[in-house]
Amino acid sequence: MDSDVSERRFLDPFAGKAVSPPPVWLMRQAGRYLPEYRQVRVEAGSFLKLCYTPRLAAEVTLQPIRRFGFDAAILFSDILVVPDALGQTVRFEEGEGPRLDPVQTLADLDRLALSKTGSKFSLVCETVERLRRDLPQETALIGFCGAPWTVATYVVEGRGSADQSAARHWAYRDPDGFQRLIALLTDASIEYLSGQVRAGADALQIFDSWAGSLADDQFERWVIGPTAKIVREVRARHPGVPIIGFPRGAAALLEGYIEGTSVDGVSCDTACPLGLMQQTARNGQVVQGNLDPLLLVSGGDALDRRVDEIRAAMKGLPFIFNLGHGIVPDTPPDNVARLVKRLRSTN
Ligand code: 1CP
Repeated sequence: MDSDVSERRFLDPFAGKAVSPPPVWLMRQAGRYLPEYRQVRVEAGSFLKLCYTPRLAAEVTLQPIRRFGFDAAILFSDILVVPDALGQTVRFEEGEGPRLDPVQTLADLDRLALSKTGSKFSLVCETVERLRRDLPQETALIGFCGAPWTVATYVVEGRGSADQSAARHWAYRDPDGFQRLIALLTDASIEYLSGQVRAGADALQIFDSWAGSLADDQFERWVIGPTAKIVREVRARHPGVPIIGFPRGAAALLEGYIEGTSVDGVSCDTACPLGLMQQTARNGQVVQGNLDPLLLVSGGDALDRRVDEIRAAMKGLPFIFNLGHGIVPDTPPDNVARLVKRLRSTN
């Protein structure tokens, strides 16, 4: 592994350095809004094939870096690689999102095993190794996984859902059984993230996209507990690697999340008030976020104004510019270029 990490300004906020302009990357910065991504996606055949082909996965990770020069690249993969590697059947239907054979009983759960994950996790780690070699020296590489709660919502429901009801019902009906699923996903995530760091990831993000659907006692048990364990174990193996949590939709529970998980940074969704982001960053926490992905579709002066507003609010604080959620497919790439230029236009 190479390593003049001091050149990677993305890492500065984690070292307590305020950086102006703030480092920038965007969730889902690789993907369908880029024509060059669509081309590689067709070449790969299926979405999972793309995730498990290091040459192609590395290529689509690099595409947005070449175009926009973000301060960090995020490994191209998906949160559902973990259940797939554990032995669940996972498919991505074109234009329809993920489909999984649902795991809803302990017998279903017994068919999944940590011992099966080796070969698929190694392919992802091979992508990370390639990336650390091929990325510009100054670009940080972010590895990631889904948080156990969010991954469980797909594992149990078998697809994306509006209210995550299948997982929430299981958690109420049979908390001990559901805990077994969460424990398995937690252990797999620890192995997966540790492998990514060994392969060269500079920082990690834990995506908890459905953290906002839980009552506070359930949030404590299914979001904070497992995330805290991942942070503790990964940090014990790899001290110093920053870990960012993204508890989407849970701004009201943010303080407890930060204290309970001891993440190094939090990614804030679009509905999180700027005032709360400021307050959190003033307490020494690295904050990331939170431009509305739909404003990036609209573009124009309104985009410039909001970029300026977020930047001004977070000036002098440990802050990383990002969206409040992933880029949507109908985003014009020119608007992304406009955003980066605007952000970097002045100190
Ligand atoms: O056909 C395609 O190209 C599929 C579109 C796509 C892409 C580009 C999917 C299917 N996943 C990805 C890549 C991906 N997913 C990345 C790559 C790196 C990047 O550029 O950021 C990451 C970090 C993810 C994470 C992910 N996958 C999350 C967490 C973040 C979020 O957006 O909330 C979730 C919930 C998923 C599941 C998933 N994968 C794909 C889709 C369409 C979905 C959402 C399904 C749903 O709930 O309806």
